[in-house]
Amino acid sequence: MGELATEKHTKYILQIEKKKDDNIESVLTEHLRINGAYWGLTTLDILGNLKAVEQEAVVSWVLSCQHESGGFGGNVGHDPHLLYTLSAIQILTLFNKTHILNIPKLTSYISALQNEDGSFSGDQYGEIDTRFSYLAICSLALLKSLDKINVEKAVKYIISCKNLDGGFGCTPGAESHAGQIFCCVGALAITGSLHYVDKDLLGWWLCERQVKSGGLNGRPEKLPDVCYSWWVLSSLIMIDRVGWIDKEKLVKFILECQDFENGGISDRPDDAVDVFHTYFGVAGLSLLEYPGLKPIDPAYALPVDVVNRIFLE
Ligand code: GRG
Ligand code: ZN
Repeated sequence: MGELATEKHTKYILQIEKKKDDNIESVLTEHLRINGAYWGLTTLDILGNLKAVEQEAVVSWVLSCQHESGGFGGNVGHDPHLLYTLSAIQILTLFNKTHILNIPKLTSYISALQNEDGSFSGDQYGEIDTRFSYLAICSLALLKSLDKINVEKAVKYIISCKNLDGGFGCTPGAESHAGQIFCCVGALAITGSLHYVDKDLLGWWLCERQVKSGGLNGRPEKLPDVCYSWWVLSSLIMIDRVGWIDKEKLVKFILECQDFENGGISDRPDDAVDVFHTYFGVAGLSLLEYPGLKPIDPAYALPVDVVNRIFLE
């Protein structure tokens, strides 16, 4: 097993930006560019290499993705959505630049997406999902504006998505899935509502996600995937049950998913790398206290020093 190829991964992330106009992958993911920027920049920060980025250019590009409604699109001229709005706020938070935002306009965009039952729509078209509850709550918390929504109702809606297995789904009655569990547990952690979680029951469901190879899957009978190192581990840490998985085997699985030649991490060994799995691999290793990495906060998905800068100031 090789070690974490920090320099290769740094180079891999820095070159994505340069190559962006001439490959099919970038055409297919153009609408997700701001999410990609958040994944890449947060990875660089955890690796200790955020300084290699031209901060001013990134900040002005992020601002140019803001729509007149106050929300952010995935790229310049794209429709706004909570998914891109949180990434924009996270990037500006990484660079300690949220003060340049028009906070009242941004927070009223987010709070207008809360529905009567406490749930959130992701955008003006109205689809409802607990992912959107997390996105709204995390965004507002980073802007210290949680008072702009009805937190009690938001929490009540999330609890209504809890299943008999202790997990959470995207809407009431929907199947438990590790990604949705991260969103629900994260939102409950941020709002100080973790007492609503059945920690032992959910802890068992989550630790059963570890398969023979050491990797984690997102629900029963599915293949392991590096991104669940984040969705599952962060949830286990938030409910204080991370000791229930074999950490060493998971570290080994993530390290086996590296491209040692060109950098980057894939979903499982020998697959093609991408920035999404590179972020979740490195962030997962950070949660596992892999040496040399900055610690990452399991609820805000930002480095702990960045989160402390906001809340301890
Ligand atoms: C700030 C980290 C961060 C996240 C923002 C959008 C969001 C909040 C969270 C998404 C949570 C989620 C639903 C993740 C799952 C992503 C994923 C790998 C889905 C694949 O689902 P399937 O059914 O795959 O295709 P499986 O693994 O079940 O076969
Ligand atoms: Zn994945």
